[in-house]
Amino acid sequence: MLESITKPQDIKKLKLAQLIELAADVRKRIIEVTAKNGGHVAPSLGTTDLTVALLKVFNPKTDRIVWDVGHQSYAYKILTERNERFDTLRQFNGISGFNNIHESEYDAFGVGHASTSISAALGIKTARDLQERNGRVVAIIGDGALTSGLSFEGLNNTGHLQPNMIVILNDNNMSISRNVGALQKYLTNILVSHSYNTLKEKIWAFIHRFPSRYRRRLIAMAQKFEENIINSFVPNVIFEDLGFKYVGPVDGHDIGHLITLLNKVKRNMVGPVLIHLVTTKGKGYDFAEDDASKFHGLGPYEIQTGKCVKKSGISYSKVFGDTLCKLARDNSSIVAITAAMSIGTGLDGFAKEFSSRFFDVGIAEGHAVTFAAGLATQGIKPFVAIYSTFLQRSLDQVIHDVALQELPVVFCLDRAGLVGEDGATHHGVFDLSYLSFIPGLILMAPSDANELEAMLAFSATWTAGPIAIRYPRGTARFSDASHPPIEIGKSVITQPHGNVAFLGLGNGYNMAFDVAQKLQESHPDTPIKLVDMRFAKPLDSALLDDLRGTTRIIFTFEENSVLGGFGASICHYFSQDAIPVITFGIPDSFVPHGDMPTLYRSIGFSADALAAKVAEHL
Ligand SMILES: Cc1ncc(C[n+]2csc(CCOP(=O)(O)OP(=O)(O)O)c2C)c(N)n1
Repeated sequence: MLESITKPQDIKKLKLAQLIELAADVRKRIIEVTAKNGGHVAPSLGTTDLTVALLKVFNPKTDRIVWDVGHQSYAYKILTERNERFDTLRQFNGISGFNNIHESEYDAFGVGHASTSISAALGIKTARDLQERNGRVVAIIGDGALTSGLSFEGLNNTGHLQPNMIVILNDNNMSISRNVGALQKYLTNILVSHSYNTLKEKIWAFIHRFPSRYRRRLIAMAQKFEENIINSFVPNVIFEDLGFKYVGPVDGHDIGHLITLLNKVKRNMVGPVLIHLVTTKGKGYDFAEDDASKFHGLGPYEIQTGKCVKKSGISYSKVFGDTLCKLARDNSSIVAITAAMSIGTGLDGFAKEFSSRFFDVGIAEGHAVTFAAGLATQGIKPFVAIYSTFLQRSLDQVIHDVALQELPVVFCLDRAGLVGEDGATHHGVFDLSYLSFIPGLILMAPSDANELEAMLAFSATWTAGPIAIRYPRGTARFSDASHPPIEIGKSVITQPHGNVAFLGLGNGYNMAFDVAQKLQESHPDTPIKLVDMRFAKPLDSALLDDLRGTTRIIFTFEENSVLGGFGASICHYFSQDAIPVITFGIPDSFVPHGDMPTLYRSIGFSADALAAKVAEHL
């Protein structure tokens, strides 16, 4: 069936049995490709039936379908003229793992970070109303993404503006792990409220009997009537209080029913409608249904066994999680906070061992930071673990709620640097830039796992203000060499003699080391002073002042944008001096998705390329 579909319009002709067959084919395709390339398997399997129904009812070019995060849109990609290229999913120059307006005109809005769909859809719908253009606008949002303040802001404004817009809540009871929060309990309560649902269904059937020429007016009246009746029997659903017509709960895998319902809503819409779908994450693939958390997003796996193909070593996330557990055993004031990423950040062990001192706040990075600030005012020591890219959401909270009040919150920024296949929305290459300018915030980056442990231990005892530690994705390096203890703003000189200085921060230090090795081979007479800077802030001014008289050129290495990061701070430091400073890092452009070696090569951030550049400068 899938082979017969070349464009979404082909779906319009299909009968229900064929649509069901199509959904099965699409699932097979998702599984085959993700087994090779890795990806977000379970979210996309969970929305395959919805996608088929949406494409049967709506026209994805004239209507706008706005996905949230976009990790659940593989079926949509396959059915909107990207099936042939789908084998390239998440590969360099291939199909992105999220929606991207540069990739396809079917993608209404670019995504990767959660909880944007309602706001974006409202913007699209409002623009169309202003321009007097037709077309339906549909936002899809997961129950996990609904925990974010941003989605509430979108709901609030939509309820106020009252556009004819559809929001589909894809409720699978899961975020990456099981969804948490009062709202999830609330949604579950709606699901079990039979009296409410029976009554609603009857009223909907009643509404539908009106002849179409009277429908709009009568529906508005009926809605009011329905609300009044329902209000007297059961408490109102929160979405109705916010100005939406609530429809549901509905089985999100019953394609026939979904089509009938979507058609009904499409024809009868007066103001915003929220359709509450109940779906199973991983639907149709046993391993993914059984362990939706693992299959939320993973690397290549064996289809027959569900086992991951690559065995990974100990990650920096695990080193972080284990070290925090060790520290927390001796210090009862330590607590850990995650924004819906307990496994990804390595905090799952902490959550088990210290359940009362562990807080998963939902996809709510801004709240996580201010919550930590509140805790810190009372003498609690919060460690907030958030991926570098997602902390972008909380910049004001970091500045206004934490730094300005000099609160000793520790930010643990996982996935700092390039992350590979998740691409531009997920690379953590801006944190040094957006944190460097904050007064009083200490900014560190370990060059290996031992340094990460030492930095965490140091942070646990620091009470004078906030600290951020950034560390990369992937397997941790351990070193046998003993490291000098962490001292505030103090670097480590690992190769002392030379009038050419290589200053590396975090992973950047390892790159500096590799480049130095390469240069020793090609330019054995070049004396290099190699420094593991450890701190992006405060900078090691004693070391830098010493370079003034002894160094003829400085090279900096970091896995952050060259604008505003560590290298930029070094340039600023020497702005009154004649010493040239050459900064190596991520260029001022969005780096796409792909495997790490290819990405590094594509931006010229490899030991060979940088050694050649250094040689040129010398
Ligand atoms: C701002 C932000 N924080 C965290 C994430 C990581 N993340 C991706 S998907 C996801 C869970 C989303 O759950 P839900 O919306 O219910 O969708 P589902 O995967 O269950 O279909 C999270 C936490 C993100 N993409 N963006």
